[in-house]
Amino acid sequence: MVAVDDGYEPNNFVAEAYAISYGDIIDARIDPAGDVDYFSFSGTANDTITLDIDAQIDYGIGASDIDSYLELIDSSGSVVLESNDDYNPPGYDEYSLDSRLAYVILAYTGTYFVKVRDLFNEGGPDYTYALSLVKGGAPPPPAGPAPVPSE
Ligand SMILES: [Ca+2]
Ligand SMILES: [Ca+2]
Ligand SMILES: [Ca+2]
Ligand SMILES: [Ca+2]
Repeated sequence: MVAVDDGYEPNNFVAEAYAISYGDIIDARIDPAGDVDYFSFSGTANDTITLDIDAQIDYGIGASDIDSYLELIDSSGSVVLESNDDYNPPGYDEYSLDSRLAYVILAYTGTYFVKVRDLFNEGGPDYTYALSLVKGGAPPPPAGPAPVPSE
């Protein structure tokens, strides 16, 4: 693989994972084909976190060529705790290929790894993405019955 303009490279293995923190937004790229990007963060048991990829929706549908695939991996670097290919909220207008792991409750205190790649292991200059890691929050409450209009 050749070096590319992705400031977090090299991060092609767990041992090269780039350390990130809650609140970070990482602008990176899957380039060249076959590139994978590893990140790591320190979590505390019972933290609720959300990992989100913005490549198509927030850059405009079709802005990035990536079909992201996102994995949360445990401290051993080999056990996939959660994974997501495409996330589409209820009522979406256009189908998104962007990944999201929402409201994951961490089981232990320690290191977690995040792996980003293209679903088809393709890549290139247009395979840009933003990865965000946020702590806190809770799933939105399920939609209740519509309020009854008062008279
Ligand atoms: Ca990369
Ligand atoms: Ca990489
Ligand atoms: Ca997103
Ligand atoms: Ca996807």
